[in-house]
Amino acid sequence: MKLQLDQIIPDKTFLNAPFEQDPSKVDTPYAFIGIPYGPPYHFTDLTACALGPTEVRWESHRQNYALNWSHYDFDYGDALFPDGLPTVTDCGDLQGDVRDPDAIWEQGTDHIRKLVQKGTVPLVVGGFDSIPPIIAGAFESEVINILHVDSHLDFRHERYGVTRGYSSPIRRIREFPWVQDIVQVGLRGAGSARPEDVADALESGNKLFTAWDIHNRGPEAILDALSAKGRWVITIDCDGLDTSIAPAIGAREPGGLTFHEIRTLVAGLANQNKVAALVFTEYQTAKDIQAITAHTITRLMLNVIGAQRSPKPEVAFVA
Ligand SMILES: [Mn+2]
Repeated sequence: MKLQLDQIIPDKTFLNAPFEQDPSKVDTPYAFIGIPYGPPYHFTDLTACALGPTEVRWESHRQNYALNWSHYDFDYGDALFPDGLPTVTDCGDLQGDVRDPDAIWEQGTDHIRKLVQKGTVPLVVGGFDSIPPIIAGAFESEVINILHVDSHLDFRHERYGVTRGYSSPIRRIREFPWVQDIVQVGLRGAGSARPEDVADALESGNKLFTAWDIHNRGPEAILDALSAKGRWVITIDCDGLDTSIAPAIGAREPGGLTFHEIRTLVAGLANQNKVAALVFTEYQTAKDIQAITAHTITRLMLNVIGAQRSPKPEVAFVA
């Protein structure tokens, strides 16, 4: 028997935006959506990040962004919603079936595809880092590029016999023929990658920048490397960021991207109307400190919404 879940309406929506669970009815340029888990290795993978979207919604209220739609924001030099009309819809959280957790892959892609087909830019909060292919998989009709921010490579073919787990998302994305450039930023320390995985990533054309590259060369130099035609799916594993702005993670490594560095990359693409989706993964709410991680996620989403008023012009269609 298929599990039937009632629609769960968030008690507070992101930025106090209107709620619409059916993605085919969304008519705003942006949609906030929670994907609470991806294909798991272990049952706790279903729950560790599940409250992330809720916490980001709450942070948008605690910081009064949800109230002050008309206040000037110095990050993008304008009000969030200058004419008083929200450009974001809150689509709630995807209701997966915990008795069939791998099914969230197809369910999630179907859901995101409906937003993409309407020209809406998904703003996603995960979920462990197995969710990025769920979003990238919804762009079949468009040439897209991937900016992956992470301390880890995530390019293993499989782990524990699972090929769609959180050590493999960039490998799975590389298999999508509509994906062009993949730029991986923030790499440092040691994770699940072996030397042959790094060789495979480079051979497949991925451009790799360590965290030390970005600290030494500056974020503008990395932004210059994001010059490919077409839009970008930006997917940020919170452990790619510095612990001072994203403490709520499982695999901590010193030396991640500062807020200035990540904002330069995200706002830089948004200013060119080149953000196709913005995705955050690995935000484990129980490990947050005074909602610092939720605040970082909220601010980066605001930097896209505020800078990128009209997301459609830069779309490059698959020939
Ligand atoms: Mn990671």
